[in-house]
Amino acid sequence: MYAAPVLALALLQPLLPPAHTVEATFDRPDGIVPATAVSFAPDAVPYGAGARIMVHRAAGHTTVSMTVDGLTPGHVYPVHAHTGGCGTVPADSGPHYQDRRDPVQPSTDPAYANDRNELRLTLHTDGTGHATASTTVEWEFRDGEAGSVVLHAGADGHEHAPAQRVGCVNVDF
Ligand SMILES: [Cu+2]
Repeated sequence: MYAAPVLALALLQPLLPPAHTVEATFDRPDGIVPATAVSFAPDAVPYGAGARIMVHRAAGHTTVSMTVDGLTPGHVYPVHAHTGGCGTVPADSGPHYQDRRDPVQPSTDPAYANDRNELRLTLHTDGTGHATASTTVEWEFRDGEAGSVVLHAGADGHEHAPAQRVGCVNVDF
């Protein structure tokens, strides 16, 4: 007699919006247990600062929202989805994830390196080090090809060049 409700639930499951949340505290990158969120520059991303990232995928588009607490007050952090997971050194997170992948990497061609083809956010922290930002792109991530969200130093936008990677959060997009 319990089969019917269970079956109904199973049928409903695929209709629920596929969303997930990562909540993590920034920690050192060389801990014995790899941290979900790491800081490479504790002056910009203090150990113990918090990040919450919500990923919501819907038919043909993806919304990513990010909230941080405990970062440097009054600071700007360009943020991107990168291909790799966070590692012990900043370069481990690899290049930017691109919907249409630039055959020339590192990608500097504005036809590929732009905010429609990459997932970009800008965090502007308030006087307490809190910030929130959200963006929607008109595509869904390919499974297993994006592994992290990387926080960069400096207000100089999202260009690839040498913008220092100050923090990284593992996100299974
Ligand atoms: Cu980046």
